[in-house]
Amino acid sequence: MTSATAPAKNVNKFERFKAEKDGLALKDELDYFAKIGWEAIDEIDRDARLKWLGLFYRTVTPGKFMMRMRTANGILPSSHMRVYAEVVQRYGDEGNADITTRQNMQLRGIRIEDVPDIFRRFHQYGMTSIQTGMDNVRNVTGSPLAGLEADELIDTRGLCRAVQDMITGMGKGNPQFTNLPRKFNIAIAGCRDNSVHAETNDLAFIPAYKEEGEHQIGFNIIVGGMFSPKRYIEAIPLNAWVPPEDVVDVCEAVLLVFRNHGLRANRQKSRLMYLIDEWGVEKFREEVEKQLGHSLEPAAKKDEVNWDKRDHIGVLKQKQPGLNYVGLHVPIGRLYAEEMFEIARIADVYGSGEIRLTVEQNLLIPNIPDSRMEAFLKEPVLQERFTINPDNVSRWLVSCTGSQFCGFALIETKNRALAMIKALEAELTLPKPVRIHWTGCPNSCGQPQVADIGLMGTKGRKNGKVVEATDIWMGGKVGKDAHLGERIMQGIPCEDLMPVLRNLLIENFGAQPRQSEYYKPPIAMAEIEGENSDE
Ligand code: SRM
Ligand code: SF4
Repeated sequence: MTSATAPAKNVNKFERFKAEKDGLALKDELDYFAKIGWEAIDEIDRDARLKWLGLFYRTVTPGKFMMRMRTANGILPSSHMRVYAEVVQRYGDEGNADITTRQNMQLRGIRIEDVPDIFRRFHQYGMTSIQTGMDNVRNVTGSPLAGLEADELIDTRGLCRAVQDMITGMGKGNPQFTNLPRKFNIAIAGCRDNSVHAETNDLAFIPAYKEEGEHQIGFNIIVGGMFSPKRYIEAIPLNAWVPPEDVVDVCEAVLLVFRNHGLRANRQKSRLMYLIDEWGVEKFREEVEKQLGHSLEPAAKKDEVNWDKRDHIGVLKQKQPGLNYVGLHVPIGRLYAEEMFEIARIADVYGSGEIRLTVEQNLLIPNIPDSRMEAFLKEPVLQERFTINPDNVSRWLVSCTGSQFCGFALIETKNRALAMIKALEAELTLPKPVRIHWTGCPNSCGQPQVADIGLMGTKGRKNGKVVEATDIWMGGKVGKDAHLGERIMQGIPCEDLMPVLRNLLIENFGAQPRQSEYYKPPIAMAEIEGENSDE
């Protein structure tokens, strides 16, 4: 089955509209849409099918779209960052960009009238936003230090790019993979610290030697990881080992099995893990082998993920003598045009023009020679916005989009997360960083289940009124022996959250009140709410 074919019986409305018209068909209608304007576009085309081209209509900001790009392995040249900056700049205060939890970029404020022009520009630069939403494969994540670190096991750059090219038909769009039963996440880890959260992906590759004694490096495969409002589950072993050169074929085979056999009746039960539940992992493996046309080798007994996860912030040596990469902390992943131009500029002036993104929504600039480091570290954008030495309280802060732009959100996240972290930072010191993740609803785009402290948006009640609230998750472990956390509290009104977070940090993570000369009184919640409503 390829896209736009007759839907099977008992399918949901998404299956019906996919069968009526493939989202990729809208490529030919963009000029027309630009002419008629957003209000005249057929609703299913506007709200759903345009996501096949990476255009997400935002009901929260009528008339404006979000554009989700593809950034294989999270790597982009400065020229792409400059194009993104030019795109969001034209929308003034309404335009900005975010680094996402899949090592990727999203642009905001886009008007449909400008899309044909923006796409022509993307085409000139070899950039693409194709197949990034709805029932497509998301950005392919890889180790952010690929090719830079001496302890690397496999350089994932080429693999992530080759998988992306296969899925998207070299960025032009590939109808083979535009009618999956549901979204699909792929991650390829070549490092020792599982920098991609492999366990949360539908399909992930983890470095492993084929035999004891370090004979041949390749990957163990895990499958079926997912977060959804109904279920949060880690990927399970497929009991398969592959050499790097087989990764693209395995991705293709797994996707074809999912496409052809995945469950399509209930959209809440369509992710890959539900097919594995139904078949059992043995049968799933056999079907993948049939699709591949050969058998898979059994998994290596142990994998090579044996380090704690690193945050990649600060100045660190590369394997190339005399070169360094510098990790910049980007609070809640938010970027504005001027800063994006600055990042592109400093990547060109001091590095090789390359920029890398992390799943923690931060960025790295690699290839900076020792001799240029002093001048680099004095750059105003590092002093004023993107520090290389963030406080332990805010260092690992991650947040999803939230109600500022996302129609699913039950609460405001990014701005609130930032205001609260500043208030906590003013009050407390931490002996080591604590990973705090915010997500605006149970879809879990901000991955609260992997965090030390995860905050998930919900609705609660206070004084008889419905208020914005969060459930609290704790105990997520990343890096070696990664596992998901658990929900420990429910429905805490956001306005009562500060003392709860303060106590959790003191009781569980050794936080101490700041010395009196540094002590700043906590920001009153009323003030925080006020800040949010201005945004
Ligand atoms: Fe997500 C839907 C944002 C990573 C699980 N996600 C959405 C939408 C598209 C909903 C919408 O149309 O408004 C959000 C767009 C809001 C906006 O304007 O930005 C959205 N998801 C995001 C991002 C931007 C969060 C962020 O701030 O970084 C991440 C974009 C990644 C990318 O570059 O492609 C993002 N989403 C995730 C992750 C994390 C991950 O991949 O590691 C998850 C959980 C993992 C997973 O998918 O299993 C995730 N997003 C969802 C779900 C729940 C899926 C499910 O099976 O139920 C939805 C809703 C859906 O698909 O029905 C969703
Ligand atoms: Fe939107 Fe919910 Fe995802 Fe946050 S978790 S971006 S609120 S869908």
